[in-house]
Amino acid sequence: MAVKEYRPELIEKKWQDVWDKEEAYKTSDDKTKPKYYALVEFPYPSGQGLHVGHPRPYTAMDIIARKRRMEGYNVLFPMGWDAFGLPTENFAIKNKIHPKIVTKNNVARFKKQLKSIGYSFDWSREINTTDPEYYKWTQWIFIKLFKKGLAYKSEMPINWCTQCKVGLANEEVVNGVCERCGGVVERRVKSQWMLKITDYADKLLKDLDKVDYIDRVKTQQRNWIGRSEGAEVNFKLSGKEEHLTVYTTRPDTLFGATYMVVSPEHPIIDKYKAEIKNWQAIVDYREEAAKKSDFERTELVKEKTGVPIEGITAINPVNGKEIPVWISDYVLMSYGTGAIMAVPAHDERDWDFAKKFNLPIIEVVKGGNVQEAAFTDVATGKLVNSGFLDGLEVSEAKKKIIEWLREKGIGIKKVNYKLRDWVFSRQRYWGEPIPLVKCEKCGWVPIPEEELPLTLPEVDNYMPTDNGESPIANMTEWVETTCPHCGGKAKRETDTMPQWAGSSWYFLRYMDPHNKDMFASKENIEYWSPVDWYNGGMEHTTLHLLYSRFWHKFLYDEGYVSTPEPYNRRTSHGMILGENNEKMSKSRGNVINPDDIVNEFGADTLRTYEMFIGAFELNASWSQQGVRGCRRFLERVWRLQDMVVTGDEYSKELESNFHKTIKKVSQDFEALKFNTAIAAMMALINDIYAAGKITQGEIKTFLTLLCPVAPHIVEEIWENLGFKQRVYQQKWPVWDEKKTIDSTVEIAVQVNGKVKATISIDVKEEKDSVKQKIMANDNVKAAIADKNVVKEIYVPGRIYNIVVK
Ligand code: ANZ
Ligand code: ZN
Repeated sequence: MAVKEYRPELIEKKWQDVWDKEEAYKTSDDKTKPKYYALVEFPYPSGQGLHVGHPRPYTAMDIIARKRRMEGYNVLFPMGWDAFGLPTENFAIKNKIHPKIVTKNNVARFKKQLKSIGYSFDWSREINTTDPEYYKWTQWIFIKLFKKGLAYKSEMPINWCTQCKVGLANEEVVNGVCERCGGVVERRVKSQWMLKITDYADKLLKDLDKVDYIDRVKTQQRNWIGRSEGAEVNFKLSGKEEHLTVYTTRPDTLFGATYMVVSPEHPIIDKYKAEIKNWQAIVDYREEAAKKSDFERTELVKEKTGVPIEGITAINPVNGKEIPVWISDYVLMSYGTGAIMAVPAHDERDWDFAKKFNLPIIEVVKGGNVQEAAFTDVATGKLVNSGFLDGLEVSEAKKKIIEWLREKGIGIKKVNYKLRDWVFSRQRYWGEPIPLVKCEKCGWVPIPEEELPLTLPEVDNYMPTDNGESPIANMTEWVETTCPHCGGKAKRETDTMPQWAGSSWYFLRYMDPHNKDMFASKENIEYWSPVDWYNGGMEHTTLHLLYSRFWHKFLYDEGYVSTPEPYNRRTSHGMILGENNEKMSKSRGNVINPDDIVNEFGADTLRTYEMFIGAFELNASWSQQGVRGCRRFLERVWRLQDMVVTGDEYSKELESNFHKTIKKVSQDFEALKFNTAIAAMMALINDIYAAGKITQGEIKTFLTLLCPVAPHIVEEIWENLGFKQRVYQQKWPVWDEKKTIDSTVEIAVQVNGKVKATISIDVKEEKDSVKQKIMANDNVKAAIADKNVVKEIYVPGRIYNIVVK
């Protein structure tokens, strides 16, 4: 019987419907089974639809989810929509369509696309961050944070995008411009809600030791938190009672501090305005600095700028020397104390500055000088020119000077973090309303929990107002309310939450998505926590991953969740680039639409190709040639139907190959080596074709192994062959280790250290028999002819050494 052609368009939809009908991937709440929670980052449903970058991580985790089900786990593999955000709002403004409708349309499109690829998501657990039943709990968590003192309002110099008219988080400013629109970013002062993530800096850092994240994710989190150890030191201002406090990681270099620098925003400047002789120069410099972002001030400019504060000097506390005080924008007000002691011999920035302005340079660590070719930033060497510290190693000198400063009451040991509090409000419409009111008497008061969700009011216009307030600010009826505390007049907060709010806890909602009384029940949280494996993009390492760990840790401290960490394992995938190795974008004309691939080649080909494209963690360029190759592989799988012979056993010829392939595929999937797992299945198919036939038992194993990658084609073949049940209901195949070991091996034969031949022997072959074979080999014979064999060493199964004279 010859099978018909492989026609994915005829079978893929059919199987998707069967799975829906049979609820093949529905997660049960049967808590007696071992659980497995596999998570992918839920998408922002943009107007562009799915990108070929999306199916890469989704297919990878779909493979893991499907394998886990076959291994007997109760699997939670959910999907939802992170749907608040600027692009939707901007689209709504431009086209005068309510963002709710825009979101609905985009979600429908995304869902249809995802369904067409055959993912095994449990769609009954779908969530949407813009659904009031969902954001009720986002608001509820915010109130808990507020009550704990972890949410506060503060006048903040914010990054203001002049084009989007919105405050941006530091992370959203890339190379000094708005990450979204490329617009010019200015600094403006604005009253903003802030979340005190810095209170959790230490826990967020330490607990990285508890989780299984790939190294580059851990490293990025550590760098972002940026813990450093050093000291705060007070420098007295000459002739005043006032001190200027600096933060330094190198208190050992105090004797080399030849001047000080304060940030242009430092309060000391205004305080001594009357005594400053060059006031106009200071004012001019400050104005210039205000135009630059932190990034421009510290990273971009190599050329240092600055102005001395004339009329003010400080005293170096270790040697009583009078030193000048400058202002320069390379010192940021937002880090440490906003003031530094400059040690030009040992700090590159100070060095550049001192050279430019001709300030004194004193070496205090032998061999640790900035000018030396060997200068590496790693502080080692012995102290010189440093009085009582002379001769000490850097680490000893640090201890000694900190002790000395402490005794004199002029300094203390200090730990600092780069991590900043999280700007948690924006003056836009399409976000969760912040559930607080401002009472004239009581100040900020949360609305009662029973009143949640506080839903977004309907407005006619979503444009931010010209003074930068949210469009909701014009809705007098909504804004004016009464204080839940005293009943007096109060106004609602009109800022909304930032994009990152809804995604900071969404993985918890999947555990119990329809719960009306709580964000998830205690039992479900206990059963499903933590997420066993979370895969997502590197671009989310510093923001989403850190924010969601913070919220989870807070909920843990409050007793609402059962584990200190939300995710046990975190991995990350590379990007998919265009055929020309460049990032896919409309303007470059290299965008591949996943729908086109599904329509032309089938979902199974798209899935196989996305996994075969290259090492999962690396970027990979799209290749239409490669897509066709994967399609051909599936066609060869399809034609196996013509080669089936009866028998449940493995055949003699193929038995070892099957065991080896099961082992390789099983292990490679777990190690995210999908490309080599697929290559192993391709190699096995070559062996099957060479054998010319495949037993029923063999094809069952083959289809089961391939099922996580190409789930539609395997079900169709299975059904065609009249096998019982479905492939998705099968147990994951096991291998027999003994049968993965080859029965023959190649060994090298060396004569006086040179390889003369390789011969094939049985693994269990005795030495005598091996020797006979070797001595019969022509090359070996020639190499030892006319010589005396003085020694023979056999390393069984590996090498046979002959020494001749
Ligand atoms: C003297 C010194 C000597 C320094 C030396 C370094 C090397 P991390 O490790 O990033 O914490 N610094 C302190 N506050 C600053 C601010 N607000 N803006 C810019 N720079 C600031 O860096 C701490 C070091 O950065 C501090 O230690 C200080 O320079 C500088 F051989 O003090 B150091
Ligand atoms: Zn009140």
